[in-house]
Amino acid sequence: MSRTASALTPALAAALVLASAPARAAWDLNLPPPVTPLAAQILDLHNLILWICVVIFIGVFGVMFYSTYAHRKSRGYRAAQFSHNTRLEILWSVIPAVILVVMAVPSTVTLIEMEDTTRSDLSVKITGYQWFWEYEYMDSGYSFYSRLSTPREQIENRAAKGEHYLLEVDNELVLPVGKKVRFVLTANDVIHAWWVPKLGIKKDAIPGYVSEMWAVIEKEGVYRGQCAELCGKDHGFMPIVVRAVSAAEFEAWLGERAASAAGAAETVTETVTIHPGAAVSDVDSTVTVGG
Ligand SMILES: [Cu+2]
Repeated sequence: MSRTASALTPALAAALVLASAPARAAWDLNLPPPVTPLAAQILDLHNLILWICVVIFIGVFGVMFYSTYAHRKSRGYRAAQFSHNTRLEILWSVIPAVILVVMAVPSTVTLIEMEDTTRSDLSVKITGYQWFWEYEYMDSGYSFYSRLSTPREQIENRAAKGEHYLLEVDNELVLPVGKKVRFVLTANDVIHAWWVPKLGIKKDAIPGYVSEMWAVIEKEGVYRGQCAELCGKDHGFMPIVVRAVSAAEFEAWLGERAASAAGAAETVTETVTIHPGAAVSDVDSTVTVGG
């Protein structure tokens, strides 16, 4: 490398770092801000393990770089020729083992917490299909399908892409805040995975199997996710949208939707009940289709 080039390199690097400062704020390289205690616990665990790794990295590479630089051949150092050192071998076995145990304790606590779906306030059954989701509020039996609502024109580049491109659905999963929601997860065709990062939950939806997970959402808002298991050609077109509302708002919403669904079912039953022998003109022509 020429002298000019080597002098320019640090300046260029500094300029790049400075120029990218505003852009860096928008990068959001960290995990998304958690909205459930479990997601917060997972984030804390991630940070703890990350910092342990950083310390080990600096320690190991620090010793390595110092040794190769300070004891280099040109200074007259000769490589040591010994093999086997009992004290050293015990040390490099015991120290990593202790570090692993230190990391295993909080990891195990979090894993056990993640699997504890007991004492839930409500249960929602999630079924994955190629390529949409079905949600069922198990206590009331009310269920609906949730499909991608991004217009075809945006996908085919015939229109500008919206803010929530490929992360928007026709029917959102509405959930109450401050309640322990137990999710029962399965699939109807192939393996899918239900993943909403801010809730800290992600699990495979496997045909013929039932898995469980849970969340207590602490903040009202809209949380978006995706199918996280390659499930076919429209795998990228079956997003998840969770709308967290107050418990009262949720009860009102569910009551209304369940009642209108029941009403629709009744209407359908009535219209198909035609008494034997009745003339077609006898059948009430004012048929209402519930919505
Ligand atoms: Cu899928």
